[in-house]
Amino acid sequence: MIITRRRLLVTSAAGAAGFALAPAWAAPPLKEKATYKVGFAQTESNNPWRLAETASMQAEAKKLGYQLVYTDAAGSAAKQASDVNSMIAQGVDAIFLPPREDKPLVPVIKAAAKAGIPVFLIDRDVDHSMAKPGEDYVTFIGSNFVEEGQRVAAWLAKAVDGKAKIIELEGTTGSSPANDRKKGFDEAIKQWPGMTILASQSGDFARDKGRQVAETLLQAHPDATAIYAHNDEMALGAIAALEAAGKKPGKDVMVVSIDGEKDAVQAIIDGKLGCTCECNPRFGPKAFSTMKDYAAGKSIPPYIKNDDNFYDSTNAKEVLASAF
Ligand code: GZL
Repeated sequence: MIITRRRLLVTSAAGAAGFALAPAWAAPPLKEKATYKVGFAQTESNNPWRLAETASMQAEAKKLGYQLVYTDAAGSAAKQASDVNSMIAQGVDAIFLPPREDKPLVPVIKAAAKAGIPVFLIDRDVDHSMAKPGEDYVTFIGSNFVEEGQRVAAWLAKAVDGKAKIIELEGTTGSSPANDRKKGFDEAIKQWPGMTILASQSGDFARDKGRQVAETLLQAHPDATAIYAHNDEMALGAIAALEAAGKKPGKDVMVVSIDGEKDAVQAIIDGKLGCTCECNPRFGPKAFSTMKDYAAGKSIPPYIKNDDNFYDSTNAKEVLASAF
């Protein structure tokens, strides 16, 4: 029995070869070529993290001499799906995709596979009950978001001696980072009975939305002593909301976050942000090297983890220059 890339080739006892639909199809192959036309369907460009990711992908494509078909979905999963469809129609060789939310992009991921175009998920994953790595797409390259939430929870517990009334600012509803950063943090704080979540609401990973939501929740919960933001942009929005309310961030209310953007590292130095777990947006080199390994026939694991650094007052000064 020979398992080709596309299907199981079953040879019967009589030696006649017949093609049986494999129980699970493999992701489409990618021919080794001197150059490629590759799609990158970005979710939006409203924050330094996404801008840094785009810059990294464009720089690596340029360095390799590949043609990059870039689209920006301006915060709409529906538009991101139609952007992927247009890449399929253009006949790109491969697609890099950060699914804005974990379900709406599944149909177009499958459509790309059906069209023989391998999809590499970067930075955000899909719902594995709907699409599988190694079959519908090649792999997911990204941070472990559950771990990020756990690391921030542990840091906060230590900083507040296990006692905090927490407002949680969630990322984009339905996105894998928001789902898992919530799962990791909310589960972890159960170890400390003195840490409770007063309210949890999405700020869509955006600074101004994060500020608005923080303002509303702080008015509803004046007894809050900590804010956990799923990304730095919302944490910086929350810091602005605290100051507008005459509260001292880092003193009256401890703010903790994820990403590691420059403004957040500066806020740590200024004593306004307690910590941020890095989530490196510079995907270019690893994304393209994974694609080339795949084309060369190397086996690609279903998940390729990005390791995250962690920043607080002990190291913020030394990392500020290299922060995105
Ligand atoms: C994480 C990425 C998240 C960042 C946000 O991989 O999807 O999206 O944490 C960004 O800043 O908007």
